[in-house]
Amino acid sequence: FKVSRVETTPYDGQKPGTSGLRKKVKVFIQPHYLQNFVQSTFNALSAEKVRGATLVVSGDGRYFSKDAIQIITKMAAANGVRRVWIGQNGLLSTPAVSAVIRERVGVDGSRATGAFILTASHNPGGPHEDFGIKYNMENGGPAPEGITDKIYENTKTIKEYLIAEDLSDVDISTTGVTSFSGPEGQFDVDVFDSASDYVKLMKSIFDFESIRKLLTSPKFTFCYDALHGVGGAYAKPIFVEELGAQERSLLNCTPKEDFGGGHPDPNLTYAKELVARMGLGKLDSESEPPEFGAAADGDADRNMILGKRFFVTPSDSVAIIAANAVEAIPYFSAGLKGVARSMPTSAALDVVAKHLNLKFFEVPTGWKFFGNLMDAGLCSVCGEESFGTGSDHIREKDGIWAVLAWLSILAHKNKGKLDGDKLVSVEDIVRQHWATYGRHYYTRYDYENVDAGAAKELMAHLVKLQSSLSEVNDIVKGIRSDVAKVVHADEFEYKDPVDGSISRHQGIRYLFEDGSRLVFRLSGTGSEGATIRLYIEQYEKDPLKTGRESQEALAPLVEVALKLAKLQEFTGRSAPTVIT
Ligand code: VG1
Ligand code: CO
Repeated sequence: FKVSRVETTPYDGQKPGTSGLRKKVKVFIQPHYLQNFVQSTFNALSAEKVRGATLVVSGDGRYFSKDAIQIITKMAAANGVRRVWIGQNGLLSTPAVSAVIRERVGVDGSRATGAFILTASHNPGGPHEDFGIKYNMENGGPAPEGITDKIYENTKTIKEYLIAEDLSDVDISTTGVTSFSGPEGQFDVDVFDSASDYVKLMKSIFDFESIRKLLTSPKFTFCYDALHGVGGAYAKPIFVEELGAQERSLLNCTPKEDFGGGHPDPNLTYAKELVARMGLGKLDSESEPPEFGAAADGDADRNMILGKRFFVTPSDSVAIIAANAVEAIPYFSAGLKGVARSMPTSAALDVVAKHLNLKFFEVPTGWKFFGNLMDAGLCSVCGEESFGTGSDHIREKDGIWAVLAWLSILAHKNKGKLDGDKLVSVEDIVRQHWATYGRHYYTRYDYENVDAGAAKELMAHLVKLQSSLSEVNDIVKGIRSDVAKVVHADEFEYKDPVDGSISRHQGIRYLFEDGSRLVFRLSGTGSEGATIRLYIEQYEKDPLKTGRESQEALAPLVEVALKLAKLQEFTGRSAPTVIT
């Protein structure tokens, strides 16, 4: 093949957000749009990460992925990359990409140093919906801010990109290596099985035999909903073939370019079918719900965990996994190095860390902040309130890992009881946890696609209020006399304990005397307008009071939050788009 230099001009707004660049497909398919971003990424990397390097290119299979893979492959060849690795049909979940970077060895002994992941995660897909791209580093984790800032700077000045226009399209539906010869020598495209490296890693972490006993027990029933995302490519090999679950326990496990027209976000609003099956919906099915249910997002890094007629909040989920990991999961049998959560995630994990005397870290939203801690051996288990849970086995959150962690805990708690009358249920485990550690009532209100200017004004108003706590407390008392006093208010700022880098403006916090918190953030993953996220949390230690309905328990704080922020005044919205 030959190398062509193509002239181009910058596009505005190619700034990577919380997790890469996400835009409508119609934006991505503009001439040179994707190419500008990819070349800007190559130019932001050090030379040895490009020339002669091995790169993974794959994603959640959403609309435009197949075209994007061919374009990126041709650009990689022209930029002197030695090998491109592609999951069969272009499919690799985000956690599988991370595993492939860290674990896979090519037929010629090669190892990957980075990846382009093609996904907009939980955002809908299809010609009128979202596409996305992000770059991951040699540790398997998302590029840190130092790199994403550089990529963005490059997109503002780009003048040309390199591409091997005459390189023939590679058939990504069949596994195998195709070799090409270019001006600098050989270039290989290696199409490989999407699941095998990941399955192997999962088998090295969990006790598959004990999970198999649980899943094949006539007492236990199971359901997994991939919402037509890439999780489906892993669900069958793991849950059915390895662990003996019945095939009919898999819902929506065929990956689709448009996720079947749905919103591939595993929460109580969007995972409607699963929610109904689990007995938590408005239109519940007549049959007895399964004991355990879970869902994933488009790129399968998120998870929602459900018991029979029972929802586990993600903040509780990570705390419960941390509390039980050493006994229930072989990978952690030597103990946890530490635990971490994102700032808006509830403090349930903090309480576990204190009880178990574990190192604890609070980082800004987004998985990239956990990576440094893990690389430095400071953190084993971490999680976010946004249905993200994971560990240092890779450098991304991992939806299927979280399901396997829960199944391991269930298998452990039910050891010797699988023939008894009653299994220890998901709900039993959560209620027992609350009895031991107290309960963090928690909810998140999302206001999606609000006017960007109005959202900014609202945030500015909240920051301004923070300059006088006594004024804040006067306002709060005027709204509800039954909530505690605000004792601290700030914008969250994080200093990375490993590299000393500082991230500012990571969310507006109001902290109350009784441990309650209100947090306000603007989303960094949307593709249109602004999304305001409001996180509300209240701690209850009294075991007699941990059984309340959470929206009812949190009602006073919610009222304070909405009025303090003048939410309706600024946005015109009287209700959130999604409550989780
Ligand atoms: C959201 C979540 C955040 C998560 C991010 C990426 O970001 O709040 O916790 O890490 O999505 O998840 P934001 O900026 O919109 O709040 V995923 O599954 O979209 O890669
Ligand atoms: Co995701």
